[in-house]
Amino acid sequence: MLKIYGADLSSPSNKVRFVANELGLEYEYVKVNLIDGDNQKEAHLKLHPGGKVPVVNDDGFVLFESNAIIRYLADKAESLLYPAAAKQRALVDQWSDFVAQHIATAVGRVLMNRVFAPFLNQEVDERSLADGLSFLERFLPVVDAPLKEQRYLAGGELSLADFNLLSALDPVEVAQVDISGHLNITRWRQDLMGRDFYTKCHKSYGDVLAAMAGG
Ligand SMILES: N[C@@H](CCC(=O)N[C@@H](CS)C(=O)NCC(=O)O)C(=O)O
Repeated sequence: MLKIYGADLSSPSNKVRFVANELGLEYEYVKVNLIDGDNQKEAHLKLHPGGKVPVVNDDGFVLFESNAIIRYLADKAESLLYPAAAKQRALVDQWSDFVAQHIATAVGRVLMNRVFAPFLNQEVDERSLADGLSFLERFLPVVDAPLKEQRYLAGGELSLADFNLLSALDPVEVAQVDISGHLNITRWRQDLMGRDFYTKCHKSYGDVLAAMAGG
C-alpha cells in the first residue's frame, strides 16, 4: 500500500495527503517527528537523503518533493487534476510553480519568524520576515485575479495548482497574515476547505498547532 511520510504541520506533506484523498487513494500516513529529529535518522535518510518530508513509498517506488509526488499520483490515476493536454498541463505547472516560488516561500518565512522561531527559541530574522510580508503583498493579487474570472486557479476545473495554493495558504491565520481583502482567494479557499479531501486531513492548520501546543 502507498505510504505517505509527513508531518502534521508540514504544508507540503498536507498537500500530498489532500491530493491522495481527492484521488480516493488508500494510503498509510506515517508521521515523522521533525522536532525530535526523526527526519535525520538513518531510516528516514534512506528514503530522503536530504532529511525532508514529504516522501512516499508506493510499493517500493520511493519519491520525494511534494510536487513531483502529486504529479506522479495524479498521472498514475489518470486524473484530470493534472491534465494530459499540453496547454492545460502547462497552465497547471505555471500556477503550481508560481505558488511554490513566490507564495509558499513567503508564507514560510512569515510562519518561521512569527511562530516557529519564538517557539524553538531561535533568533527571529526580521529581514526575512519583512521580505515574506512584502512578497505576499505583491504576489497575492496575482493569484486573486484569475479566481475572479474562473472557478479554479488554472481554469474551470480543479487541478494540482489549487492544491498548491491551498496548502501554501493553510498557515496564514496562524502566521497572522490577513488575506481577507483578497475576496476571490477567500471565497475559493472557503469552498475547498469544506471539501472531504481537506476535512479528512484536518479542520484547519491552526487546530493542529493548538492541539500540539496542548491548547
Ligand atoms: N520543496 C519540498 C519542501 C520540503 C520541506 O522543506 N519540508 C520540511 C517540512 S515543511 C522539512 O522536512 N523540514 C525538515 C528539515 O528541513 O530538517 C517539498 O515541496 O516537498
